Order: sequence, then C-alpha cells, then structure tokens
Amino acid sequence: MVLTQEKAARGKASGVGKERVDRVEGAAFRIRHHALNMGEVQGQGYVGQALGAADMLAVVYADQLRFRADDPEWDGRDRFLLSTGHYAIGHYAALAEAGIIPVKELETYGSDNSRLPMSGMSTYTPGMEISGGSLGHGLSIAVGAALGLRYQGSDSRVYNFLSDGELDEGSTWEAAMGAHHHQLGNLTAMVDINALQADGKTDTVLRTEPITEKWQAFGWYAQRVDGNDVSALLAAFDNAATQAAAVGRPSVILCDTKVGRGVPLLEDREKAHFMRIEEHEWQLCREQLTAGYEGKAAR
Ligand SMILES: Cc1ncc(C[n+]2csc(CCOP(=O)(O)OP(=O)(O)O)c2C)c(N)n1
Ligand SMILES: [Mg+2]
Repeated sequence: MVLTQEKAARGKASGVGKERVDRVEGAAFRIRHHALNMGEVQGQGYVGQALGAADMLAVVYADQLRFRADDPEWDGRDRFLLSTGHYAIGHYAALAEAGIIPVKELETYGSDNSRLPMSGMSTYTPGMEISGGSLGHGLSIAVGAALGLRYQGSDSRVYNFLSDGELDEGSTWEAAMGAHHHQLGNLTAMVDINALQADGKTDTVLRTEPITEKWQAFGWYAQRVDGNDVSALLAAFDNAATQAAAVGRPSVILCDTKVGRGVPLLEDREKAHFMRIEEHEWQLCREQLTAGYEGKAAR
C-alpha cells in the first residue's frame, strides 16, 4: 500500500489495535524488502541498520508523521530529520513506502546521477530534510527547527532519528540541554540503540548507559522500548504525542533494536556495521524475510 493521502492524525487516542499494528507491520516488511533490493544493487552496505530500524521508520511514516506525499516541502509538514546519513538506505525505503519517492527509483541507489546517494543528502532527495553524514549534528538542527517552527506559530512537529553511536558526541548532549532550556514540546527524538558502532559493540567503544536516566536528567520525557515491537513503539509514540505541546518537555523514545532484524542469516553476522553480502545470499535473505513475516501474520 502506498500512502498518498495527507497524514493528519497524530497521536491517536484510538489505542494500539490489531488493525493498526498489522498496517504498520506491513509497512515495516516492505521497508525491509526495499532495503534488501537496494543493498543488492551495491552488493554491500548499511543493510543491517535498515533492517533493525525498519519498525521505527514504519511507525513514523505509516502512522505518526504529517506529510503530503505529492508535496514533500509542504509548509505544514512535520519534519523528520535523519541524523545518521549512513541510514539513508532505510530512510529511502520508508520514503518509497510513503509514496514520496517512486519504488522503481530505489534501483538507482548509490549509482552515479542517482537522487539516492549512499549517505543521505538534503539537496538530492525529496523528503530528506538534512545532510546527516557527519554524526552528532542532527539534534542541534532539530532544536533549531523546532524553535523556528514555534516562532512561526506552526503546529508542525520535529522528529529526529539518532543512533546510539551519536550518544558519544558532546554536541548531542548540548542540543539535549538546549531543547530542555527552550521547552521544545514539539520535538521528539528517537534513538536506535542497536548496541553497535563502526568500531565494535557500543559498550566496548564508550559506555553510554544508563541512557534513560541521562535523558531524564537532561529534562526530557524519556521512554525505553523494544524497537522491534510495533505495538510497544506505537504506544510509546502515542505517549510522546500526548505530551506534545508548543511549550513543554521534549520527548525521547529509546529503541532497543537488533541489527539485521527479520533476516536470520544477517542477524548474527560479524562485522555488521557495513555488511558484505554474497551474490547468492540476497535471494535467501528475501525468502527468510518473507517466511518470517508470513509466519507471524498466520499466528
Ligand atoms: C562526526 C563523525 N565521526 C565519525 C564518523 C564515522 N562513522 C560513520 S558511521 C559511525 C558509527 C556511529 O555509530 P552508529 O551510528 O551507532 O553505528 P551503527 O549502529 O550504524 O553501526 C562512525 C563513527 C562520522 N560519520 N561522523
Ligand atoms: Mg549503533
């Protein structure tokens, strides 16, 4: 299903019913499928992150975000800022699922003259609000955007997607302080805690725990959830939306995810930050993904 209509309902009070969960899980499945197809074009890439974060992206694009698919720069849109430029493959998949870019265009991922470079760039891609390849800057930009929108009297919200590696960056915490200082109740951050970074496991690179308490100490409304559980994510985003206000506490949703989620072949792969996947493995990945999705749907 391609969502072409304006998504206006945010933070629905309707509860987390089966129909809503099924719809978002369907979107997450297609996002994963798109990401595998794009990865195959290059033979390698940040596929594990896209699979891990697909449920978060599906909740955002299929349920929470207000946008017009045929007018990505519409003034009244919510802003989704991808801090982590290397997650662009997952973001492109979500933009295609949302109808903002054509599914067919995903085949051009990472190729010369493509609008879909391997690292997200705002000047190339509709719906890509910032160029986030230099990590640790997204939240600062989100703070400025949220403040600016409030000054303009806009009711649009700002969502910022960060990775756990970005919690190593001092600038992230400066921005967190700024958001609290300015009482940016129109700002929601989400952190993909996949326990991994370029140099290895997060807890061996730099211990960032206890993460929830840190955000709380910085004045944020913090929730920690299983980031691969769509029901839990929907409930957390609904809670955040209930808190949202022009002036109020910013929200953060801390999402524990698994790299490669949905494709057992990739879930336990070493060197998961930048995966090399052999030519014969791509089809197997798609089959495993489909089997897992259909098996879950049948239960
Ligand atoms: C400011 C900055 N420093 C270093 C890098 C190099 N870099 C690219 S991805 C990455 C890992 C960051 O952690 P995370 O996003 O959690 O990694 P992942 O979960 O994708 O493995 C690093 C250090 C960068 N892009 N920007
Ligand atoms: Mg990580």
